[in-house]
Amino acid sequence: MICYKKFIQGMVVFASLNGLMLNIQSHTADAVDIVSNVAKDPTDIPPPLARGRSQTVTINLVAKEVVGELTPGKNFWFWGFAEKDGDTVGPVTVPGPMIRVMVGDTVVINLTNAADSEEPHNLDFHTGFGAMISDLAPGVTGTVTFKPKREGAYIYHCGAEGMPWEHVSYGMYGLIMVEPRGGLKKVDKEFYIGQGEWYIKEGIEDHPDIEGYSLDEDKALAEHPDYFTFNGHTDALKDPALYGNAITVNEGDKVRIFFVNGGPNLGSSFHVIGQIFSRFYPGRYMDFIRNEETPFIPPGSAAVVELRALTAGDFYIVDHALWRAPKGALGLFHVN
Ligand SMILES: [Cu+2]
Repeated sequence: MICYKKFIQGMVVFASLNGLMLNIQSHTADAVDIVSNVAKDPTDIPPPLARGRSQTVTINLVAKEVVGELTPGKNFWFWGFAEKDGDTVGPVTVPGPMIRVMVGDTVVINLTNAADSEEPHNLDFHTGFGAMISDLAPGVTGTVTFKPKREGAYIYHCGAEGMPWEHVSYGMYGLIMVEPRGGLKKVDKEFYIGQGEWYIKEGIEDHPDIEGYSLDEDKALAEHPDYFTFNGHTDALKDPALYGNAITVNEGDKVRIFFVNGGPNLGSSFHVIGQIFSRFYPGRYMDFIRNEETPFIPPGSAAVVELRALTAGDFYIVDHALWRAPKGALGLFHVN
């Protein structure tokens, strides 16, 4: 245990020195975008795959650092992913854009580290088969091409500087769904939820002129988070001004939720009050578990759950480690 801690501290010192050198090299890039928040719309999902044949799918992502609200009154220095369409770069969100592909597809991922970044960033897809892009300096684009062969919902994340714990703690993760041939069965509504916990301290090291918070590594080492979020803001799925009304279904609807847990440290006991997940898919689509009320989704993992909304009303979405709810792990599920 002591050895491990020393190893981690050693890595942090090494990487901090490394980061300092990189900062010196790239310190002309002082600007950082200040955004209202990085809340992810849970309905922002690629359309279902209505095809039986594999094809080439190209996704353009941008790694970008922004300052935005994490919880009312507190801005955080987020590092995250945005999707790029032509010359247009979408908003940075936590979780990052959901990617939807089929077994046998040729997946081409282009990742650009934004020119105004202070940090190097990279990509690690848990789909396997070498789906990684190594560290990119600000302004540089890297590409990886891979053929996912194993079905399932997987996390993708940044792990640059040999410190995935740091980059994931700042919000750099999302979900890639590898579907079976023909795609997933049709349902009435689909949603995308990403959980993460946040360890914060006042001040933004690389932007001392901007008021805000950044990662508290001591709290992260001790696993004592200040906040939890579903979709990048403590009120993202609760406040109607954000996406508090976005998860709305009709009684009887068959509902699918794509769930990713970025962590960095803590697993999610994911639960919708008053509902049972008729199917929980921790891995491939054939191997589901029936009638699970609280699936456990570890940090660094993604899963799919389905339910039939049998009772009308407004229900809480929670991490059933319930003291996380007042820290932000609370959303709303409306059944008309
Ligand atoms: Cu990164």
